[in-house]
Amino acid sequence: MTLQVGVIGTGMIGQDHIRRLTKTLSGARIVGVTDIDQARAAAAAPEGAEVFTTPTALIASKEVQAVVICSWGPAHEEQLLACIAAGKPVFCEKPLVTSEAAALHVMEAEVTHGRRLVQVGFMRRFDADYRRLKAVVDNGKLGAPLMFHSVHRNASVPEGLYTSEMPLNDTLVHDADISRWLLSDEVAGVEVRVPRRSSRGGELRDPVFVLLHMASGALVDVEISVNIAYGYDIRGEVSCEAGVVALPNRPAPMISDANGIRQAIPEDWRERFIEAYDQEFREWIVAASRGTATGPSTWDGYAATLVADAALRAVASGLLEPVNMVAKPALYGPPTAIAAE
Ligand code: NAD
Ligand code: ISE
Repeated sequence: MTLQVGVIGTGMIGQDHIRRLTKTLSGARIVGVTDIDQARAAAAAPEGAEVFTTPTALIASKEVQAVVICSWGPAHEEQLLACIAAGKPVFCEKPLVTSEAAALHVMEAEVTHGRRLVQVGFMRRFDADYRRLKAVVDNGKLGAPLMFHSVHRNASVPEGLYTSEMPLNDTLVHDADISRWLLSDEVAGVEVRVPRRSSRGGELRDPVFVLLHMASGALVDVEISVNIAYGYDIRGEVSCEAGVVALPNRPAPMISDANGIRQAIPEDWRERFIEAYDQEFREWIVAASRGTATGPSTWDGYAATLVADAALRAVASGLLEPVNMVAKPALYGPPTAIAAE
């Protein structure tokens, strides 16, 4: 069976996902696209795909069996609710939504529907290096995880479009999600410290240093730098009771030139996580073809949204801001197992 997919939002990542669904992966076919910029949608539409004037029309179309949402975060809530109302599996790029209330609306709708339909685009969970890291933490031979150091560096961000809130409510969500997943834990509180500002970002609050207090007592420090110039650099190291496990340096070509021998660094997230995005969509196609979803869920999107909210409060207050979650609905599995302190 070939899954007939409609894509909402044909900007940077929308175009990248259209490319992977049409040129790299099997099992899916793009039958429709839409964007508020109709010309952009038309340019991105693969041969034979219809260009819809609105997301509502695309979601309602009988031709569309499953939906990929790549629009801006504030538009996700309405589009997710429409997909759930239509009973269509939906892959939604991060962030799931941009407020706690919106996350709860989506969760209520999916729980009422009674089956998982939503998969959130936390692609790191599909990255082979992160999966190997988690396998070592989970097998317990190094003892309990105590600290996780997460480094998230972007070479640059779009000037004017990327605001001072975004390191905390757009970029941090990846580190929050991977911390919860790697440590099988929940975030209980968030602190933010703002070091000396990088002159490369103008007025942008960059970098930021975030401390996630996990429910088990483990601590996660996150460096977010979004104008680091030299490339897209993602690092992670878990300190356990009896050893340390870290992401490897990404295998990349060795370059020899007049400046010496060096290893290349990915330019951006598209290059660094290309295999992870491919795997994320392979698993999504299988699940969506069965009428459901897999991997990061609405619950995980909700958790990341609460962390972003707490981080924004923390940067204003200078205090440790708590994260208070509702009880986990059974649809999303048992309550998270948290290692004893
Ligand atoms: P973008 O600005 O390049 O593209 C977004 C597109 O969505 C634009 O073409 C815009 O016109 C369209 N759009 C916005 N609101 C719409 C609406 N209501 N209806 C229809 N079209 C709408 O942005 P992008 O970088 O492609 O990011 C899109 C989403 O993907 C964001 O949520 C972003 O956080 C996420 N993202 C995820 C990753 C990742 O690594 N997983 C990487 C980049 C972006
Ligand atoms: C972007 O939206 C992403 O999701 C990337 O993975 C992340 O590294 C970047 O900081 C975000 O702006």
